[in-house]
Amino acid sequence: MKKSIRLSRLMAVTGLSLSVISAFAAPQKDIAPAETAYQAGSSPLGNVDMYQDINPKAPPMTKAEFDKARQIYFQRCAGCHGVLRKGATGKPLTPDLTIAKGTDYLKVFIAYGSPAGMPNWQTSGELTESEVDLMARYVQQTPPQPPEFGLKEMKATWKVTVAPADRPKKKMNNYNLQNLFSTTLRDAGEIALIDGDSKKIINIIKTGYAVHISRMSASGRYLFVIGRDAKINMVDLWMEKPDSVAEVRIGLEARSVETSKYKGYEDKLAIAGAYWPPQYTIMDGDTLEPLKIVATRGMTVGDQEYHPEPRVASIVSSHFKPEFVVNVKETGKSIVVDYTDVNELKTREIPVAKFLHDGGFDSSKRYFMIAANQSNKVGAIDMKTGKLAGLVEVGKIPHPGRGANFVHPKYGPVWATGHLGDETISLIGTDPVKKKEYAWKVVETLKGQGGGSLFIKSHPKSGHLYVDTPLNPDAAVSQSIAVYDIKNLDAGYKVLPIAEWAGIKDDGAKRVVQPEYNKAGDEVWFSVWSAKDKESALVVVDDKTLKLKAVIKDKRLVTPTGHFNTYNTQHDVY
Ligand code: DHE
Repeated sequence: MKKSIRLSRLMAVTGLSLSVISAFAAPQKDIAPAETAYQAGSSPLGNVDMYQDINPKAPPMTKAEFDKARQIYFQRCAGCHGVLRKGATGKPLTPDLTIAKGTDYLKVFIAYGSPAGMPNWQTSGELTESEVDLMARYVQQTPPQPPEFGLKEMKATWKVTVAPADRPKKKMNNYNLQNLFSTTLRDAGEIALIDGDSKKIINIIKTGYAVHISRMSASGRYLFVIGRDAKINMVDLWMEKPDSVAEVRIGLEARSVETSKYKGYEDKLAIAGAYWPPQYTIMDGDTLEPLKIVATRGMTVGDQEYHPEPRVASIVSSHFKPEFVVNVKETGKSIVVDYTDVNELKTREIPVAKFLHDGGFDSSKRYFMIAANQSNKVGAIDMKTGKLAGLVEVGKIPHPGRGANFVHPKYGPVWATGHLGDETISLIGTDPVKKKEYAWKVVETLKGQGGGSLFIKSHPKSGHLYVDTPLNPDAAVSQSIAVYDIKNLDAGYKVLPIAEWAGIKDDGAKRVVQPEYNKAGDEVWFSVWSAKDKESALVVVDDKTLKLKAVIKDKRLVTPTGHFNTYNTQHDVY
């Protein structure tokens, strides 16, 4: 629905003036539709039992209604409005604000959406009229708080299925462990472990709910996978048939996992960050035994206000020091965690900018580039000095994944990010010694296919830069990839019709997501991501010729999204 039509509809239905509606609907900042849909992802907290508080000023709700509404809230709304409804990228929805608006007013907002980026839940067919009524009453109740999750709860979920002493003493299979791919099968709660050389599936491994990312141990032996339900699986790649050997839940909702990579600490520790409770946990690298839990609740950068639920976004492991960098979304701080003494942990806070999300190293691995997505900035953290080397203004809602490194013909080494909110690709200079004048500046802005980009990738051995656009509303754009010749960026991009190459006949979304190179850097893998009842595929492109090399299809490849090459992930090559 167009903005102006939606506004007049709201005015007609509510009888409220434009200024009143605008005040409630005003964006905290302009949010692109792709971003709204992306953030409104499902949270597993809906299934967690919570206490219902009776607020006499709120409209009555039975326990059954409250529980149903709570489930809908955590599936659809918590990603933007926050677990405690204090607001994140969406507006706060606390009773002091919502009771004053009243049920009718809220129903209209939920049904028709708002120009600020609130989806039109009823008119889009996502919610029924009675569900909208339920939600309008629910957001006036006291927000229920999910339970905390401490050592006792973690230990209760901790299972070592194959003890370190019973694991193989040497590699028991003939796979090339440096060229496997761990592919997220999002809606199946599984990963597919695929042999990059033969392109055959080695194993499908059960993991957490709506599994999110995979990371490698420093030695390359263990693969760590985390689900949105905060369940971590540790897979031993030395087994005859690689499989999970340990698991633990470090909270009720999470996205990130990483392992210690500094010399002398290889495979010693693992770390994972939770969305709920807001905390990170350091674990034993052999067994996943939880050792230390640290809360992230605290003050935000800039206005220095207390935030009760700062979610842990990406985590990286330094190659220069025994340190992790834990990036906290709502407070906008990167926390450098020195893990030499896990008991008496030393941490250091680097203020960056609000809503830290994803990022990766520059090609020297000295600088960690972190996207502050709602601030349209990228911070460069110096892993040697532990200081913020630069804070760079980029395009609208940067979303790099881990980003892409390459040597620009004029500006030298650059790190690149695409954006969710616009069609640009920002190239940032990353060599403060030989190319000082370009360091921590956007040296060039490329024009891509459109907004809705999530991941960008290159490889030291490749002459290409690939940019996906899976959340672009135009199917022609979301189903294809843009590729640039690094030596001739002025020529613009070529479009590779990846979804068409997959040869999928049904009418699935076929979103092309996350370019990932093989170890040699001469092939690029893409997921063609459709809903779970539709066919999906993986497409492999020859990086030299930009021609189709292989299509991997299998009925077990349900909703493939991210994929992680073992060698490139282990060594942070991207
Ligand atoms: Fe992700 C990385 C959070 C939705 C695929 N995602 C990350 C990271 C975070 C995050 C914090 C960084 C982890 C790290 O580096 O340690 N993602 C979120 C969300 O909060 C969000 C917006 C909404 C949600 O409900 O989860 C979200 N993410 C998605 C998707 O819808 C994607 C496209 C498909 C899917 O599988 O769910 C998706 N996210 C990915 C992938 C990475 C990722 C593939 C790893 C990128 C990399 O190159 O390392």
